[in-house]
Amino acid sequence: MSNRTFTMIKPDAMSKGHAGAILDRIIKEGYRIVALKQIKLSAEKAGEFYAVHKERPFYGELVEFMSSGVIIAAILEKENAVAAFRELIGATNPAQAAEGTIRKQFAASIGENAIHGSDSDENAAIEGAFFFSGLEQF
Ligand code: 3AN
Repeated sequence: MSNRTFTMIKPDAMSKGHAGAILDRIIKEGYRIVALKQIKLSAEKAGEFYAVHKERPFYGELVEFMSSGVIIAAILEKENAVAAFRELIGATNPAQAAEGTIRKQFAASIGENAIHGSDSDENAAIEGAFFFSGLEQF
């Protein structure tokens, strides 16, 4: 079990002005910010990040959406971070997300679902390293 996870506040939540509220919630839930940046992914970079979903029918739509606007990427630290953060953000489909989760509050649809959270310790490390060098992690 690792104490770090990786997150992105996605273009839908950014353009609706939810970034501040989402970061506030994350901090209030006890996560320490290890690294954080605002960035816009190219379609190529978004495709690389989501390469595991390449064969899924929604891949093209996902890449287009994730490169459509600015995002915030961050590495977060808390005990049992990956599982705890998945619980905080809620189900992929906001219609199925539990009350009190970030996706229930801020996500519009399964495609535009406000926030990403790593699904394993291994992926958290890979995804964090995709966005941040060692010098950017504190
Ligand atoms: P999660 O983000 O909850 O780990 P994944 O890994 O299954 O969910 O999917 C990655 C991303 O792909 C989701 N966050 C969502 O933006 C998009 N996605 C997943 N399923 C669908 C779908 N059926 N239609 C459109 N986009 C989807």
